[in-house]
Order: sequence, then C-alpha cells, then structure tokens
Amino acid sequence: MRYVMADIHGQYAMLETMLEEIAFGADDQLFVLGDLTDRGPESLAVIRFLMRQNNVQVIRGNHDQMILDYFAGKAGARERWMRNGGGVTKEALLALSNSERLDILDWLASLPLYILLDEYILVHAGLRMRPHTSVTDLLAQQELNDLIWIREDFYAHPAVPGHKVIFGHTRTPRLWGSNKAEIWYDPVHHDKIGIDCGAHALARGGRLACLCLDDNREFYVPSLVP
Ligand SMILES: [Mn+2]
Repeated sequence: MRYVMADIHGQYAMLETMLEEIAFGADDQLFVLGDLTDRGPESLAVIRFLMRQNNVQVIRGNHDQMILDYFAGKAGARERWMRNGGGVTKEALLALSNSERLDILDWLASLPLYILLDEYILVHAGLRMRPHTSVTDLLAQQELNDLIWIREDFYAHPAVPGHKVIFGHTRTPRLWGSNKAEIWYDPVHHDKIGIDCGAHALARGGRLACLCLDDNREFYVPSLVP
C-alpha cells in the first residue's frame, strides 16, 4: 500500500505510533510531504529514522529548507528559522559531529520538491497555477518558494484538471475554517487534499494524519503530549 503523511515536526513518538497503526511493512511505501523538524521534541530522531528507510520518500518542506538556508549562511535565514521554532533543531544539529551533520544536510538537499504519482501531485505547500501545456510543464515552471510556502494563492483556487494535489503546510483546521483536525478534501474544486492536521498544534487538538492512496483510508494519531 502507498501512504502519505506530512508535517511531523519532531513528533517522533507519534510517527512510530502511526507506522504501527498502518502496519507499515517492507512492501509498503510512504511519502512524507516535508517539515520533519521544529516545534516538536525529537526532530533529529525523525530525520535519522526517515533517512535510512528505503521505502520512504520525503519531499522537501519549508522547515527542511530553512535548515539548509541556515547552514548555507543565507541572509536572514537564522532569524526566519528561529521565528519558526527552529531553536532546538539548530542546537541539536550543531551538537553533531561534522560528518553526521553533513550527511543530514546532503540528504535534505537531495529531497525532491514534488512528485507526480499517477493522478496525484505530492508537494509540501502547493503549486502556483500558470499557463501550461502539460502537468510536467506546469511543474517545471514552479518556483522553490511557492512549492514550500504558498497558501491561499494555491488552496483557494482551482488546481490541475484531472489531478489531485496532496499537500501539507497549511493545517487543515484553517482549510476547513473550523477546528476540524481532519484530512481536507477541497469541497469546491475537488482537486486538492490537505493532510497537515497539526501534529504539533497541541492546544488546538492537533493530530498526525496518514492517508492510504490505494484504498483512501484515513488514519489519525492524537497528540501524545498533554
Ligand atoms: Mn509545517
């Protein structure tokens, strides 16, 4: 079976529980739509676990990119990352040996920004619609910042005819316009599925969600942190 989840944000124990819940095995495949770290307690454990699975494919999110930008010394990168809850992750990465840190940075830099999978387009934040001749053409025109940061410009508008875009980044209570931490199926355009149910948004009853692409079953792990 093929599964997708997103925005684990350092909640390693919730990830473990979810993999048990779906009975994730060697014949299954998992796609994680970015944002492995920050805010939750065990960011490095999430990275270390996912990077050694050969049936897991991670797509890069804005938090993963913020790590790369910080260690590349980009202007403003430190402030932006700290503002977005990166403090603990930064300290943990700085405490590693240079070689382990470089392995992690190389791995993060190698992650794709989107994956086209049958009728699905898997991406962290979304797509910016532009005139295009094919889906591949549209994907090739995307800019990094849109793929990892876009919000309303994507989710409030029609996306790609004949395809469904599965994304994280924007928590589903915001998409539902209520406090519903459930997978969001675009009720207007029917072409998007939001799966970030806020694993780290504890005060708002956040959950880690997982969607099976082969039978559409939904799985949820409630926050383990009081
Ligand atoms: Mn996120």
